[in-house]
Amino acid sequence: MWKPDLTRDDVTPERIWLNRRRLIQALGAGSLAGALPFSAAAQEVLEPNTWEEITTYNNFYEFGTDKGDPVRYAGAMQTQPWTVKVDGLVDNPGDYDLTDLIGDLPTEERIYRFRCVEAWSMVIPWNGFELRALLEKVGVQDDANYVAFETAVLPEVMPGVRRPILDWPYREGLRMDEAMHPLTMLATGIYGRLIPNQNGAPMRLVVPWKYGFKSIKSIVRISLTAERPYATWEASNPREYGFYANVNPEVDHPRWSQASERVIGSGLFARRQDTLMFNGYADQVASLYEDMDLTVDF
Ligand SMILES: Nc1nc2c(c(=O)[nH]1)N[C@H]1C(S)=C(S)[C@@H](COP(=O)(O)O)O[C@H]1N2
Ligand SMILES: [Mo]
Repeated sequence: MWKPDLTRDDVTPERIWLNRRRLIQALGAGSLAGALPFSAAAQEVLEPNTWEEITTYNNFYEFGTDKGDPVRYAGAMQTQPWTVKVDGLVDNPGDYDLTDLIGDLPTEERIYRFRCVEAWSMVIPWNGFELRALLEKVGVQDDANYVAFETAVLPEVMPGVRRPILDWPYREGLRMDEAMHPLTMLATGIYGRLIPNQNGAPMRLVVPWKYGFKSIKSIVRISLTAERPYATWEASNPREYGFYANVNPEVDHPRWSQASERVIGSGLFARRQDTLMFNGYADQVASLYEDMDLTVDF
């Protein structure tokens, strides 16, 4: 259950958390896998990045473009109370208090690969729930084909939005089948703690098979639409950033290769690894794009 009032005392220390996970692995993925949902079974091999790495190397341009700007400035953002507008082709539109909107949705942990379009990657243990659960709660109407999201614009505390870095508010969108996919989640925590502001508190999207920029932070609006919605990075440079933004080692960014990625946390001699098709989630999501030319709809 999502609680807005978790404290540091509620937290599982990272080392205990990791040991517990290794124990589960040692017990044998084989015996457990059958009982677990597919995503949990697929998690077994991933070794998460540290809390420190995940929460100090961030992209959140509302607070500035430097990787250290979000942790430097985002602490000033007030995330309680938090209102989310739900509108468009939905049965129950409204301005919801976040706790009313998601307080009864059971949270779970998902350890996902996270691949930025800038060709770096991490592994992050998110806490949250499937986006699908929220959409079903508010009631998706038949003519809704897409879900659009918006981030807060708070000039008082966000140095970045006082400058035309991007066309604020930051906006993103998903096709309905992507939004309803069981891998797509809304995250409210990391390592069992409330998600820090620099990672998109109090609630951010996580779409693990897409480049990180699709995973929009600090959401204040969710709209159900018939037409494909505006997406900030696509609009800023459609030649470089597509609406789909599926991780694809075979389709390079015009200015750099997407075939491999720098592993954050691998130290001075930064390890690179091959980038996986759909970021390693091809078995679960490739069928969504069967009829598409991925070099055109990138
Ligand atoms: N509102 C908003 N959401 C955003 C961004 C941003 O600048 N503003 N950056 C995106 C990019 S490019 C990435 S890689 C991820 C980074 O998430 P993290 O800092 O939690 O790793 O957030 C995405 N969501
Ligand atoms: Mo990114």
